[in-house]
Amino acid sequence: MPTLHLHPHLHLLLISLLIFFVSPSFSSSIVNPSKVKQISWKPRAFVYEGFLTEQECDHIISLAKSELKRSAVADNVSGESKLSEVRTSSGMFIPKNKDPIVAGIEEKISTWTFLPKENGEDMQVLRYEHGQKYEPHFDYFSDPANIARGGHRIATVLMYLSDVEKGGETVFPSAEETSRHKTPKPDDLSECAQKGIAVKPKKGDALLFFSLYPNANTDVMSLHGGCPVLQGEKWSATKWIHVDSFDKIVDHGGNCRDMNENCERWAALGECTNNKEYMVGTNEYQGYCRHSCKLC
Ligand code: PD2
Ligand code: ZN
Repeated sequence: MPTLHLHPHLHLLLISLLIFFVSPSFSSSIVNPSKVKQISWKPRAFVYEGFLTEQECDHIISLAKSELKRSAVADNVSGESKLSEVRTSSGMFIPKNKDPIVAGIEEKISTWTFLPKENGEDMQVLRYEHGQKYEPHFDYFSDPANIARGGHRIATVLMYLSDVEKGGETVFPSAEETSRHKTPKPDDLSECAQKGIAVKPKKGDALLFFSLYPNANTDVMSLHGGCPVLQGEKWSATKWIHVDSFDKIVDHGGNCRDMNENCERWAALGECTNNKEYMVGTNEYQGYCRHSCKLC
């Protein structure tokens, strides 16, 4: 039996290549910009094909399966969570860094989006069964309670954990269709998805879109929804990302302090009146620049 004698350097190189291609944790931590397609500029939206491996998708589903609860939505005024026909899926949250696979996905998201891990919320996993949907909405909030932690949501990464036979597309009904996107839509898109720019769920793909313009104003074209699932089942995982740290604990004690280093400057620019909810607060919530707004 002939034996193969390799130069020691070549030997090492072959072992490294083997680890690189076989180990899921290695191969999954790489972000490859050539796999990203821009689907719209208004809003800024991109699809990364094969962002998650099969194993990553299956792992997230297995963590979520036994803990699903009927999904809620946030009340626009109070920010309180409530059940609604707007969103009929079931869901749960996976704590950040729950295990090495979850941490690896979070790392990959921050590399792709150029946004720090600490700005992200816990990952939300959703399951949509036949007929279940998420009506068009914005991912940014208008209530001070939800803006308080980490500021506005700037971006969303929506990861598809399963294929869906029919329906379940994510649709942007107000997106501006540029001539480049006027190419005929595939006929396997549901009627709901024909009403805008749509992304068909494909296991492992991820959609990134921005809810704020680069100047930090909210982008009304980022309106988006999950079309009803018509055949099969849809699993998705959402990472909402804020403009600031979501992990930092903010002291809401009654003491008179500004809670943002820019308060003084904003107050001088008239934001205490122009942006009263955030700066001063409401009857229910304290604002973030009470000192600079001379309330205390
Ligand atoms: O699962 C979806 O397609 C979807 C659609 C719209 C998810 C969200 N929004 C979300 O999690 O914000
Ligand atoms: Zn959404």
